[in-house]
Amino acid sequence: MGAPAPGYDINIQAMEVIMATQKLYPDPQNVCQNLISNGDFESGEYYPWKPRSGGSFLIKEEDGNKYLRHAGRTSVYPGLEQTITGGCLEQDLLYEFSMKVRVDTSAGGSLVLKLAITSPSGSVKYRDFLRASKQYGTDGWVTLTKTFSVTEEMATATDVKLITMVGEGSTANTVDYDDIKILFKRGVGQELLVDNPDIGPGG
Ligand SMILES: [Ca+2]
Repeated sequence: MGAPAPGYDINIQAMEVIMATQKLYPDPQNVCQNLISNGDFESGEYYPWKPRSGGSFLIKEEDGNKYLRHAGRTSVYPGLEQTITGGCLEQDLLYEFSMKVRVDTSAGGSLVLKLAITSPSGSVKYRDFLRASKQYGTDGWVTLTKTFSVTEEMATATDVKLITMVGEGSTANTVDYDDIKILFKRGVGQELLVDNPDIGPGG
């Protein structure tokens, strides 16, 4: 473009920079590669996890590995929560959740994970995310996994929180957590699958 003719100015009234959508460049540098922050607790901190419905958090260590202990639980509801929205939840993206858990009672009880999804209107819906039945808790850690695709409700939400509870027959005083992750698996159009069945303990 040459210089404007004498007597004319050029004004740029609006300029918009459009970045490629996040699903196009999942890589280890991408914050959307793992929707969970501080899921292994090796930092020695529990931020940004929050205790929910009572109890308190401790960072414990065994054999050089740190993990989170939720102590002082007195009902089925106390658990942890973390917001996973972060601008990453685009509809139909496929993610894989996994978590190690250890419950202090042989009585068992089911472990329940939910998503608390806040819509733009401000209403909060609690959606079942994963349930694992009574097979855990007798001999140490159990790993739970689930592959899921992002729903429209999640993609348009203003906030999505992952929530845990230990319920239905167990009021375990302490529950330990470690290696909590929600890892990117596939983008839209990359051999999209329906949800896998939940994989519980022993599965
Ligand atoms: Ca750890």
